[in-house]
Amino acid sequence: MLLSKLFLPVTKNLPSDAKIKSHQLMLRAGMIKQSSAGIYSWLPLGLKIMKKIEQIVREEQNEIGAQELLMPTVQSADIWKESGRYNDYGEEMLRIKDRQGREMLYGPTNEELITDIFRTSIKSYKSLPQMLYHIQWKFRDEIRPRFGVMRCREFFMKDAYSFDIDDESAKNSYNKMFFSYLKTFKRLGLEAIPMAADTGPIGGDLSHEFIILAETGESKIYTDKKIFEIKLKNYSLNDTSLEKMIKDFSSVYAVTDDKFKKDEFDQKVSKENQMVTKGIEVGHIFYFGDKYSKPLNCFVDSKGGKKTAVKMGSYGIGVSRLVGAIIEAKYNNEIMKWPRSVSPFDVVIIPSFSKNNKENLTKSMKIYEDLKKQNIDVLLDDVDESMSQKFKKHDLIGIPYQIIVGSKSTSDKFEFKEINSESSFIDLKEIKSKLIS
Ligand code: 5CA
Repeated sequence: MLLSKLFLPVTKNLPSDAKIKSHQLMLRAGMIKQSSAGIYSWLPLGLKIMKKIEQIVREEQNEIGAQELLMPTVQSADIWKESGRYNDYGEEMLRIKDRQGREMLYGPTNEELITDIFRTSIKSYKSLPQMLYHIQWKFRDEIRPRFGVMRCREFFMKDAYSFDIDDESAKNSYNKMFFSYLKTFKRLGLEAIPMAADTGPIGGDLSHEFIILAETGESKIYTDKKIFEIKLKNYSLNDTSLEKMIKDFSSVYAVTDDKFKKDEFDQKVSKENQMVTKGIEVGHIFYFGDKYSKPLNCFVDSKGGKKTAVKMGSYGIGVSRLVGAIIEAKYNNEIMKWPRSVSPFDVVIIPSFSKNNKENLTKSMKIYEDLKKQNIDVLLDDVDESMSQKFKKHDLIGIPYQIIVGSKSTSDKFEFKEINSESSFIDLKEIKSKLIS
């Protein structure tokens, strides 16, 4: 892609409510545009990054056997009345009437809808376990939408739902999802800490939030530093290993605000190991047994023929929130660097040229074509600006690798730089191997 053709409305004008880095940066880099409070349009650069995150989330869900479907954003109020949550959900739910006067709503989450799909299709324990997920827009009429994409009213979420015949099998589904979340966040270049959490309006008695440490986070967390010693690589996707993983995590004190008790913290964690800090909740998983299946009449025949309420869990990842969370975790000294897995482009070529001397631009065009042939997603900065302006812009956009074609490059060696570190002069073959590795 040529930078001159990219719709990238970079701006210096920031609204006064853009208080945290990710919000400021996403507006400055032309990734999003606010359309009303807590509702954003995703512009090409922002959308490209979010789509990459979405794809990683999808691949990791598929990896544990979850199947993708797509449910609508607008739901009928009827099933919410059946589950008893229609009144309980309160003002966060956006309620709408259609032209026939029927009560509808914009889905804040999908436990009811998925249970309805399930109860009409699955009748026997033989079809269990099942895991279904979708990646869809949600709407919650948050009282105070803020921090850009972090706390929006409309946001993009992956929500998965598991269906099992008994508690034991359901816990296994929960454990698989737990493992999958750690893997997903790792691929996104993040270290997420699982924390025992409150279940809020979703309900149930077992729940974990996955938190990225960040000063600007809204969640207060209390943990034993030992949690950082538990490494994902020591576990695998088999039942015994997953049980051990949950046991290891559960044996270390790590809770969010709602679960915090000072006496317990002091008793279980030595003073030097106590860590009290803030974080961003990027995922949240729940096990709630038959909380929805019972009122919604979602029963299957068990082995002995007895009708049994299906045991369910639900599992969310804030896909749009993750774009902001990655920025909060990676932004450093006015420079952004996207993890390679979600970067909007693999590399940017930055030639130094002027109206009268376009030699470096021509050279860059050749490199550009060559890299494209190798399926490397490359951006060429063909805009006639000073090099310092260009560098500022690319520090903002955060593509992790730069090829700088300027006075220091020779006919076959170019300046290659990983953003935020020293550059080296190497030939195209070596550049390609670094980008493909
Ligand atoms: N049904 C369950 C799990 S599927 C559920 O809705 N869980 S949740 O309420 O915790 O939301 C899941 C994830 O969505 C959160 O961990 C968070 O990352 C993201 N999220 C929740 N509310 C917002 C919001 N207002 N703005 C942006 N992301 C949000």
